[in-house]
Amino acid sequence: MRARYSIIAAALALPLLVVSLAPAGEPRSTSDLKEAARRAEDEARGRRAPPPRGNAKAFKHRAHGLTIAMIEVPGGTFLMGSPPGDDSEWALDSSFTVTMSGFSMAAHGVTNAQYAAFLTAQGNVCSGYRCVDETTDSLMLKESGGRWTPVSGWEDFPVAEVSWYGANGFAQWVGGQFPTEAQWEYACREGAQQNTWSGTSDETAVHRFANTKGLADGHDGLAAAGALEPNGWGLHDLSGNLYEWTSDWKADYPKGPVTDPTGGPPGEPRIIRNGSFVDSTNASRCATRWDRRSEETGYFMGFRIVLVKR
Ligand SMILES: [Ca+2]
Ligand SMILES: [Ca+2]
Repeated sequence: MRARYSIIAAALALPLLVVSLAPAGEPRSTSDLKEAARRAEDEARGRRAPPPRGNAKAFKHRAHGLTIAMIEVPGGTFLMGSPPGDDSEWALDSSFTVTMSGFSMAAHGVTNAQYAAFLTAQGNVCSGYRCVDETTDSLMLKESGGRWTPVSGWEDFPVAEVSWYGANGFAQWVGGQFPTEAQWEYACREGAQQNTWSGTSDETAVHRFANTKGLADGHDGLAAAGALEPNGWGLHDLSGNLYEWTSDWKADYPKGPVTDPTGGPPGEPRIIRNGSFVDSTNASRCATRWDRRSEETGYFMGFRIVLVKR
């Protein structure tokens, strides 16, 4: 199993490497940026998220003048991973029963505006590493005299080009933490509902919930945080838009039932979850699993926070 997993991991790494070398395909000119901002505002105005279903509850978490939309999700039991016989491109051919305690997860990824406040407060060094890659055009944040601001029009887009250390720094600053890999997949699947993608198991409906490669979802590049429909628990953008860091070190999946798993023993790399705006719908399934070293960054990688206790 371990040998097979390594082969799969190597196969997964190659397309990501190609992706990381390719141009971002995001709007770059001033007029494109203004158009993107207009679209984001229209989307925000037109958005009427339904209340979360079941026992999920929406609330606001406030810290350092920031307001973070959160969803409290109930505990429960679900099947994690890909069942044997799954012949899709990224299948891991391993699934197991997981029992989860309840937790609260941010409704969408941390935005450029929120992350700029963090960088202004403490600078671009997180645990001795850079929090964000300030050398790339894909970072929609600018620094002047120690003050960080989003590029105009990008305030409400999720922050990308952030390392695990940078994501962890923000999470701790606001009194939160990362999702574990199991929390992430549990939230994506809506627990026992076992959705294949966040919000649906119907491939023809994925474009309503996930910004993946292509225009079927209405977005060519990155979408503003929360621009697409939320899943039934009120969580946006789990499938697609940006990959998301988790707290877990990479390890083979357990063979039997587990409760609140937290990943492997310390050792790089970390697990990141799901597809992005340059990935296929297949790669954006709730089961899809990738990894990156903690200091790495990319224009397709962001994060969201969880709170274990309200
Ligand atoms: Ca798209
Ligand atoms: Ca995502």
